Amino acid sequence: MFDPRAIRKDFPILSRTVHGKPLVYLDNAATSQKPRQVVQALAECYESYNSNVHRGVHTLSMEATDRYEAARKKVAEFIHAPSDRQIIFTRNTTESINLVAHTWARERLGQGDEVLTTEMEHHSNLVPWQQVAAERGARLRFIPVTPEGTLDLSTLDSLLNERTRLVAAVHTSNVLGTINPIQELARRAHEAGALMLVDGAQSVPHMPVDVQALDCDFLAFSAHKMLGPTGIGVLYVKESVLEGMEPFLRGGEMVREVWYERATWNELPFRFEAGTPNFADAIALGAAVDYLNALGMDSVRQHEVEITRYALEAFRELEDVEVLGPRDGNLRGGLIAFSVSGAHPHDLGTFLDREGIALRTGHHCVMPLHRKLGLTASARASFYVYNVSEEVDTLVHGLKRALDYFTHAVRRAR
Ligand code: 7TS
Repeated sequence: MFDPRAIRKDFPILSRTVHGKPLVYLDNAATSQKPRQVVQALAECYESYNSNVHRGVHTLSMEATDRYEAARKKVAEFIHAPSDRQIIFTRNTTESINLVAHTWARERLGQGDEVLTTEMEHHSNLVPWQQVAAERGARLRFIPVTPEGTLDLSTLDSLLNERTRLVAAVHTSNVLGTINPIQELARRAHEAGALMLVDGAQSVPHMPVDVQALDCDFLAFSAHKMLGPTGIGVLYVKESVLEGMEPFLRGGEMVREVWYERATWNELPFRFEAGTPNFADAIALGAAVDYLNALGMDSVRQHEVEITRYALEAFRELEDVEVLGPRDGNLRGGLIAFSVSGAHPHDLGTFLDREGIALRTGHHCVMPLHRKLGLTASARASFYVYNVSEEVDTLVHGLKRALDYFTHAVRRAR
């Protein structure tokens, strides 16, 4: 049985206080908290078998290597990748997308080619394409966002054409919460002869993701948003695509043979992991995957649908609050961004922090979408496996108090 109250016991940080109030952590889309099991996996690595991987014949090195490669297998299985050769460890989603931009895109994009992305991308899935497009004389195009906060797929007929080389889209938006129809986008991309890249930073941690069912060519995500440590991320690449890609960074570990003048490349996926990898954090990511598997990703998703629906319903009581994105809890991930008339999100965030409530405020690294919506910033509550409905009540109560306070402050100022 999925029980967030029992789950909370595995997260020591959740029992701390902030400004004398119990912590209400609702900033999970920025980074999740870590269960004891993950912290212990990290400590165990450094305390019991720390040693560089893929190098020594000595016992510690072999133990570390086995655990690092076991973590890769766990990650592959978690996203239903056909093989662990397709899993490249990076630092985070941002680095994973940059790897594709600096290798595949740089080699494949030419003058007049097009990269089709969307109007709701995190800067991580926009700025790398801006750079490579400028360098290669390619053009960026955008699938528009409807007033409901979904992608306007009716534009695909005109946007997709024989010049489209890549469709790069976010799976779950970190502002609108919208879950995009990746399967359909991938099908349309492939029909047009393009590849499909998915930014899974906000989807992989929160729902079952199957790269074979989606039929995407690239999937990028970060461990730190899925109960894992910071500093480790993943890039999945379809094997046929990966085989044709040149290395990103060069040096030790990614080579097979080296002469003074030249070198040949190691097998997959090591060709893309130059230098000593972040094996300790990868192993701890493996522990996070074990933890999520034990909960069951269907249950994780179900819990978030329920808590998000509960919060959307509760937000209806708040007159001055406008929720961004689709109204239907089934169409969105476990996050709610909102704007408040009469209060700047940062002031709201500071007020709520005094109540022990951690929210994200700002543009959430999605400036163009905020601009399109006529906002400079928004506030965002985002949920995960350990959040309970009472925390939503505390948030709504805090918001009411904040709105009262700021409305009166405005009146006082007049
Ligand atoms: N893509 C999406 C959709 C994201 O939400 C984020 C991080 C990233 C990419 C980048 O992930 P990173 O691990 O490489 O930094 N989003 C957020 C956020 O919404 N608040 O803080 C980070």
